[in-house]
Amino acid sequence: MLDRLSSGIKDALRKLTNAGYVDRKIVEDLSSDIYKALVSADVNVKLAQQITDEIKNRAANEKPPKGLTPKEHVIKIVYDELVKFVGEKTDLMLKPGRIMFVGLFAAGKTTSIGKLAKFYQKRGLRPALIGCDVHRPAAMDQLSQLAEQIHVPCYAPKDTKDPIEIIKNGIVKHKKYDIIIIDASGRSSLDEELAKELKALAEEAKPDEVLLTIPADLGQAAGEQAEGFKKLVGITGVFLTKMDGTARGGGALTSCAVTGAPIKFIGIGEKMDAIEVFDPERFISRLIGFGDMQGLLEKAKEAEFKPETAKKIMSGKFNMEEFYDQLKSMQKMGSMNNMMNMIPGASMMKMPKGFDAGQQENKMKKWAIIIQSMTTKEKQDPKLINPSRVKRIAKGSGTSEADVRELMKTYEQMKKVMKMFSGRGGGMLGKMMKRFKGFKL
Ligand SMILES: Nc1nc2c(ncn2[C@@H]2O[C@H](COP(=O)(O)OP(=O)(O)OP(=O)(O)O)[C@@H](O)[C@H]2O)c(=O)[nH]1
Ligand SMILES: [Mg+2]
Repeated sequence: MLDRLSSGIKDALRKLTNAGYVDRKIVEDLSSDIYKALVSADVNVKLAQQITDEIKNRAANEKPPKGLTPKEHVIKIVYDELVKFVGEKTDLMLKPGRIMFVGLFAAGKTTSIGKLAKFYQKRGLRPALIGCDVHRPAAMDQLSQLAEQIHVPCYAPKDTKDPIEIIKNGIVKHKKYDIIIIDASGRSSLDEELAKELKALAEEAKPDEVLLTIPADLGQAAGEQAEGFKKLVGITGVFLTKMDGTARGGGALTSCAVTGAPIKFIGIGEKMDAIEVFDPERFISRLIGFGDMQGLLEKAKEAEFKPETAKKIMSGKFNMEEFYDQLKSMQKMGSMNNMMNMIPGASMMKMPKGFDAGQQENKMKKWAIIIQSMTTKEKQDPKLINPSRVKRIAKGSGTSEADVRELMKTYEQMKKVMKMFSGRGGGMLGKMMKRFKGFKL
């Protein structure tokens, strides 16, 4: 995916790391190499100029933060600026709801629906499909076959040409399912007629998400298309398909981001598991492939570490919100187990089972939704959460009671572990805290 862009940026960064020291000439060369790489990936020339000007500007005027060498600092600037231009991280719908797919002919709607259904299936939510593409003769069969392949129920009747009637019946038929995904008709262009049909369909379906499917090989034209759909029918995000087969993906990505159409997923192949959640930070890290990007970001992150929260956590006195914030920052800094391993003797202590913050991303997302479904009182005093509240929270967050109980258990275990730590005296804790400059017990 985006091989040329990736190797262009990697080469540019390699030149920087091989240089003896960072000076103006090195930064100029770096910027011009990155400019060329961006333009070769179809990024708009003005935008490419803007990105590289900003890199030059910041490299010339900013002092490296504590802990970063001047070279590492420039690499972080390149990373930051690229992240900024591929969009913001958006929330995915990870709770029951309806998703409608829109897009032009052959954009990849039906295929992406299959991928997304499988994506939800893997996350414990039960999807069901409704076919509303009444125009293309084989569309209903294609959707049904796909559904069969991934073992998902599908309502795609061939005896009616009325999408509104299909939606009404389909929603009733699938009412026991968590996520209903709707395949709407495509067209060769977004004309009035298509807009009218999609609007009526959306009015009936009341989708929580409207995902526009755009093939990445459109390049910069993807942005115009996103804009058009946004204006005429409204979209909540973009599913950018066929990123695997084009060098123009840079143009598609940046032009969507510029029009304010957040990319939520990317398609990277024809198979049902060729789907990625679009996370700008992870995407750019991989694209620029700097060996220790993660380590570098962690170092920068440590400078932002808040000792007050850490102190609270370490004393074992923390509420659900603080617990979650802490989990998030630990996840950013690397896994809890890794941190523990840096303290002599600490590895002997057992962390709560399955608690490797580095691998907890999906669980963390689920937990975030669960915590959001708690009342303020419950967050501040989780002891209030009795079985009937567990039931309510599970329902409200679209998770299971077992999920809620697991979160509660991890929270309690974490409290115990932390109390044990502080109980063992400042020795162990002190050593750990030394890693965070300026923190005094
Ligand atoms: N390489 C690659 N091919 C894809 C991807 N997504 C979809 N395709 C292919 O693109 C073609 C069109 O996909 P469909 O899912 O039928 O597109 P559609 O938007 O539903 O098309 P219509 O229903 O005709 O409007 C198929 O051959 C898919 O296999 C992707 O991420 N990568
Ligand atoms: Mg289709």
